[in-house]
Amino acid sequence: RREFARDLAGRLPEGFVLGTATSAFQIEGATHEGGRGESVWDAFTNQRGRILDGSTADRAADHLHRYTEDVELLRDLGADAYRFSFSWPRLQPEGKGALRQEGLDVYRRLLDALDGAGVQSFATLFHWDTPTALPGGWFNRDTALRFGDLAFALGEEFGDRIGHWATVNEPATVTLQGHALGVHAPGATRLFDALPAAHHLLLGHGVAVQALRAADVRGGVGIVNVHSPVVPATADEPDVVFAGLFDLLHNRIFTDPVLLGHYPEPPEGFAPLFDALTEADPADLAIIAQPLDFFGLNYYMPTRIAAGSGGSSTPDGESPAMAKLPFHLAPWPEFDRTGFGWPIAPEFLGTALDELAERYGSLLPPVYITENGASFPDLVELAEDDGTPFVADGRRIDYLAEHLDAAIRAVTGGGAASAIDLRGYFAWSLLDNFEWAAGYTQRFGLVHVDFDEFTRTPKDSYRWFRLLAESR
Ligand code: GBH
Repeated sequence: RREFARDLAGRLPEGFVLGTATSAFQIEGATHEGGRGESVWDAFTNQRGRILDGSTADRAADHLHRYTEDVELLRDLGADAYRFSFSWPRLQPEGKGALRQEGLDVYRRLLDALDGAGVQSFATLFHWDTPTALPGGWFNRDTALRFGDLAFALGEEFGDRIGHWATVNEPATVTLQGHALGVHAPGATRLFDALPAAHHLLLGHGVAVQALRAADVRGGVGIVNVHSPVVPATADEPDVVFAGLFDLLHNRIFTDPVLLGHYPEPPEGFAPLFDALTEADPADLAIIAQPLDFFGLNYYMPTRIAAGSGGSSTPDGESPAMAKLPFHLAPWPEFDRTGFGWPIAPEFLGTALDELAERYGSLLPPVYITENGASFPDLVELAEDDGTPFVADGRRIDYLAEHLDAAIRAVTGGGAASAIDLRGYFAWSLLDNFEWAAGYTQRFGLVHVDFDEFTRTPKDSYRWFRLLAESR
């Protein structure tokens, strides 16, 4: 593994950014401090039966009180960059109006600490914590406009000191898990009737890009989309048709409008389901398609789709609504799996890059892999000789190494992805954290967090990542 880190480091493009990513709701805690308002995720975690272990994110990783320690961990890691998100309800408890000073101070202090540690900032404006004060949330078009106001105010405040700005994190997951399947907040199960939320999230992205440009921010501006290559379970026509439909739903309806300026053509026979998108105002599409400085790609796994309803499981949790769909997510027995049960398929990160290059060609801006990582049931052990705590997460090292390797091979290997200007890679995540519907049952961190004492223990993967960074 050490040798592989050195070899991989030697193959990274000049100036390639290595970093880690987190999000506000998943790590901050302190949900009742500083006048913070309520987000849809606070409300959701307070409902019985929504979160696997019955937990909330009230303390999460207690990052708000321990950010100096966490930035020290980034410094010692040798990370070039840190991707974090702003908590919207901490800045605007009512989802509108002037930004609260106590909220701004949280991020000013974080940025000061990052500057002091020589770590570049990649800020995400929205990583799922919509204020509940906004009526209708993302079903309401007005939320997109309110989000634009937030973006402008943050652009004015921090425009001279943030390296890269991402608008929305994974509009696909918010739409599908949050509004169609009910696995994530706000817990709506509208299936195809969730698509207006997709349009409003994308409009919010576009309005936010315009706002950041109007605020004249110095840093680059982009979006973060999750992309999962979709494979039919068999070559039979129904499986192929539904795989195409799922590729549209999960990938293309979120990236086509941003980079091509129009929604994709629905597959034959499914057109009415997509009316909310295909009949959208062309003026909205012009806003959604603002030119970007970068495209953030989150990659975790491919998706295998089979025709026919097939139970209620989704990768992120159980959904009774899922069972109502005429297709299902098929198991993939030939791959090893993470602690979450997700298939480990690094070659499909290469496929994701190829698909982006093929579909968007020269319209694809420089790409950062803004998230990639795996959960395993990591345990802290004590060294026999001196009792030093350690976490032997060799499987995470292999996951990260094989995925970064697959990405580098894809962009240097002469295939479609060779046209991509790949600028960096962020491991998800710096810390073990609140993993949405799975609560604290899935650990993605390079650093172990004890959720009673909040002690941080760097895992073996942290040391491996440091070796990678310093071997360049
Ligand atoms: C990311 O979500 C998040 O950005 C991050 O906050 C999170 O902690 C991390 O990954 C780990 O989960 O096939 O329709 O059922 C990406 C995780 C998992 C999102 C699979 C889409 C499948 C949707 N993805 N999920 S579906």
